[in-house]
Amino acid sequence: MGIQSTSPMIVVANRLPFVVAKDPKTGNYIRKQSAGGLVTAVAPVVVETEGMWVGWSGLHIEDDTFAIPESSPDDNSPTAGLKSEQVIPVNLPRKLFDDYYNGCCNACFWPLFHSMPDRAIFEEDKWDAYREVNEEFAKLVIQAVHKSYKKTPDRIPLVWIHDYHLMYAANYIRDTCNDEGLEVKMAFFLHIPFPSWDIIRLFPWADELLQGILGCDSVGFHLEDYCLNFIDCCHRKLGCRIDRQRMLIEHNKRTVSVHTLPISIPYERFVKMAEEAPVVMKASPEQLLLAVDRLDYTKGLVHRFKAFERLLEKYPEHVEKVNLFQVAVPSRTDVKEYQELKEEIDKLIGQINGRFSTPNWSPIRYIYGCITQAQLAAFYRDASVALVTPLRDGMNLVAKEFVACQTREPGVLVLSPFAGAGVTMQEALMVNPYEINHFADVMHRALTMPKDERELRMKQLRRREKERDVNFWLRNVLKSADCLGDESGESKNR
Ligand code: GDG
Repeated sequence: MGIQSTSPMIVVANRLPFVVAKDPKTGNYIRKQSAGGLVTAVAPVVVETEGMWVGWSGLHIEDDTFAIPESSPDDNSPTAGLKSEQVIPVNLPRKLFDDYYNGCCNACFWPLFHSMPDRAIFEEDKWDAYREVNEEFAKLVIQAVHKSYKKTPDRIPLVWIHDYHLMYAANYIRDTCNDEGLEVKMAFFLHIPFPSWDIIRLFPWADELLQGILGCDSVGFHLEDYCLNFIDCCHRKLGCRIDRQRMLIEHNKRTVSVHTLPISIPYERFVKMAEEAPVVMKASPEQLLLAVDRLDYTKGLVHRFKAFERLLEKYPEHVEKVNLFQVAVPSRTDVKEYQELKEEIDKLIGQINGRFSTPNWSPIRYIYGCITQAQLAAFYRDASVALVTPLRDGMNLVAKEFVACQTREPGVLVLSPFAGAGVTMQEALMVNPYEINHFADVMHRALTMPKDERELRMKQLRRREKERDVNFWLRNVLKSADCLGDESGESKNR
């Protein structure tokens, strides 16, 4: 029995759960799967509740006209059960989308919410585009709500809005539904940190932003700290009455509840992948330090490489014995800052490899690109140490995937306290990535940790992630939105 929701679930996210692309052979549009944990967990609930998914398809109005293709007969992905009528694509003009996505989401909200305000660009026309696009999403959500009532008239739909791309959409949805006499439940979940009032107040249109989120009935964040920051902002910026203890906010005569909902991974799926994956590392005496990130300045790659260089200087016994293997997935490649970061990293790796390489060995192995999930699972399984050391990160799923895949010789997780994961995964070796010298010491400690200590730490880390997997998260999300069904199979509404 899967997770039961009493409400048809209408997911609203920047992206659809798959990309629509042209098959180069046939010229027909096909679905290209995305293997993320969120899609794996959420798509089955959308299928089961006959819900819908509203999001961007990957194409623009100028590209072509297309209809969402049905899944192919051999599709066994979690989205295979989603019929085309359940997928609602948002198609926008290229320029408008670019101003919203690159101009506002990536150039302003991303750095700001990661407490890096110096990198944030505040431009009114980008904020205008953001609001316009959020309203376009909202209009399609209203259509989805109508459709949902047509199909199941006795069930109140749950509109579940995701992430910093869509913080402004809720009020428009709420007002229109009120005008049209449609009852809906509305929830919002933020995947990145919610910063303190001191940071949020830098955004010139912060009031409207907070009011946007408050259009929902329940609001979720990964950590209690993020919840408290949000509550504090609503109090100080908007003058809302708040109850910190019960995490409630009063706004426009409504009460909005705020919830700590730390996201997780499909644990058992990663265990299975690790058990089945062939060995990808050649047998050698080398120990592997593994790092896997999108190439993003929040992930702390530069600090990590500098600390690794310090390790080789300070502890020369690791020369020819260890490898740092970095997988950096290209991200936001059309943004200048990301191009510059890539250049900086290329240069730094070149310097370190040039300085320490010997005829038979290079210290850093680096892939700028993606590897398959099976390869990833094998690296997670066989690495001695995983370095998850972002400067700031909402949660970080790599830390969780690594421990799930540790099915053989136990390795060591080195974790930054500035990742959301650092709050619960306390058996990791914690390191402040800004403190380069100490970071090198922690790497050394991880590489030389006795087996019984590694075993003990990893056992506890694995036990926790197994218990609190992505389904645990999803149940809590539904509970917080007052939509969790009876898991014996009954589902009631109204
Ligand atoms: C945002 C928040 C929050 C990476 N390389 C490859 C690959 N990956 C997959 C990993 C993991 C995912 O990408 C990255 O997830 P993270 O959580 O680490 O980071 P963000 O992308 O920044 O996600 C974050 C998350 O939302 C969820 O709420 O935890 O804090 O920033 O799943 O496995 N997958 C494959 N090949 C790769 O090379 N197949």
